[in-house]
Amino acid sequence: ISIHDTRAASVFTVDSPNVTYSNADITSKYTYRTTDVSFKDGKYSAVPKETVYDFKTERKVGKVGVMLVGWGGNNGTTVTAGIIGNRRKLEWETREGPRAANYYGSVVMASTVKLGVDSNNGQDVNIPLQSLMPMVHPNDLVIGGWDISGMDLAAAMDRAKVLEPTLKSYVRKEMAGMKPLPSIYYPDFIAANQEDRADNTVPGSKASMAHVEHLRKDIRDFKSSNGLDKVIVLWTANTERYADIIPGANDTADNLMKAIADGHEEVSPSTVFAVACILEKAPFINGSPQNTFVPGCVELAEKHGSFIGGDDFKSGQTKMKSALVDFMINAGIKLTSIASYNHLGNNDGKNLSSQKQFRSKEISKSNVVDDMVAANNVLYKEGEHPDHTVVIKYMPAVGDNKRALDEYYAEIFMGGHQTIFLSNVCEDSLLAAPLIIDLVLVAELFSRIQWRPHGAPEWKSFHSVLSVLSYMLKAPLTTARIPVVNALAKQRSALINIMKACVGLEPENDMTLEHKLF
Ligand code: NAI
Ligand code: DG6
Repeated sequence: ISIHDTRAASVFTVDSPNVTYSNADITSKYTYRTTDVSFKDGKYSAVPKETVYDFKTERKVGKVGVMLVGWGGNNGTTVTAGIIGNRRKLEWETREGPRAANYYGSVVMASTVKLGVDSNNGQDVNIPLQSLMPMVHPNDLVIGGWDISGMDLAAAMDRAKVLEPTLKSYVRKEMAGMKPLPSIYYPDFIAANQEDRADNTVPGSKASMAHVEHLRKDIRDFKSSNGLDKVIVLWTANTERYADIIPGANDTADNLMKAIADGHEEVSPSTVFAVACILEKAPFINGSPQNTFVPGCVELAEKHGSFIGGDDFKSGQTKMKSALVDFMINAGIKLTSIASYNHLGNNDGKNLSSQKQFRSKEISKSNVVDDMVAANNVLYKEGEHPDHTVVIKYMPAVGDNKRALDEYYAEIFMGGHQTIFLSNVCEDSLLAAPLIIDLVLVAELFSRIQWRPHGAPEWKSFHSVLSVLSYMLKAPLTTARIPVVNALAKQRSALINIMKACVGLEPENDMTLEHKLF
């Protein structure tokens, strides 16, 4: 099966009494096996537990739109040009020879998953992840969005300095016809050095219900003018400073709505976008690190049963970190410090050269090893943690080609040390664009899945906080009932195994007993 041929195609069926296919849905009965642990008489007691669920996935994907907040930025223009390039199967010349459009870097579009073992030869059968469940193909997405900079997407693509000139010449005409909608701009939330971009703004410099209604209307208009079944909104605009959590202002859903109506200065543009999307039932994903999802915003999403996900795309340096640290700690190597330095020269770097915006990024980049450390009580005492420093510097000359340098320092056998140096050129927007696609595809899929305890009368949706998006995000949004998982391999397993459960397949357990017991 070629990855380029599969367009939401069904390349397999599951032949099992636990799975039924109708024209409308795929329904599975799935036994979830876990272990209940309690502590008594000085030791643990572990009891295997089975919970039976039904999953129902709507097969019709429909026409899907994506609205990007910050559409005219580096990520926004790169993902748009990338989708146009793929849609038109473009090929272009570079100094290294011809290149063709692809979706490399997208876990959905460019990775495979083991379906099972070939009954004839015992070999693994792998299929594109994209064909595991009915999913929208990125080529079919209708793209739009907002930006405080009114530049058309062709000019904005030039400003970004990411793509090759020949490729840009092929998509220029189509992108010149794309113009971001005016957006809301509260100058205090992003760096002062961004002010000269802000020539495309909705009147008003603090939160208001008029802004919420304005954005809701934009979403409705985009939906109706393009004949869409659903719209997903994704924040890829500048990193904002953190909003202070103020009792009475943003701590509950009601207080947040009142704070917006009163024009409270601590309500950020990204929270206003989130509120508009929640009320409009459009899934909203935050690709930046700030605390858009203040407690009142999460409560509002839960109240309305709307989907939210975040925070901060996990593209280069942090993705390496969440894989490498997982390996080290699970190998029994005691990581004692991480020094993470990077410099970059794009507009994101310029915005992050301001202390308050840097602080948002520092927080999201720093917490990514906590769960792995906490899980290993052999290496780390309670409360013990490796030192972790994050530095970001703005260096205009390197543009979007961010340089990331990391030192991992660890204690090994009998007081020895292992030091790993990592030098990583993270072509920022080219790594982030496929993550935007994955976030949209997975969020859209999960908006079509329902579940219930086996045989119960009522079907429910997944919880409003879509933690299944964590693989693509640096600081997965959670609630009190959702533990944070940062380890990359676990995040991928969760996503794939839940998808497998929805079509009645067992999780991949890697035991391969068929190759060991004969
Ligand atoms: P960028 O600075 O090129 O683009 C951001 C765009 O947002 C700009 O065009 C700006 O005019 C616009 N904008 C600012 N405030 C806005 C508002 N209130 N409404 C609408 N538009 C607004 O930045 P880039 O490189 O595209 O990154 C976007 C975000 O994604 C940043 O927060 C960055 O930290 C985050 N991110 C980027 C990653 C990457 O690898 N490129 C990875 C992780 C996160
Ligand atoms: C410098 O760290 C700028 C940031 O916006 C990053 O480029 C972005 O967050 C990606 O970070 P990472 O750690 O996933 O490479």
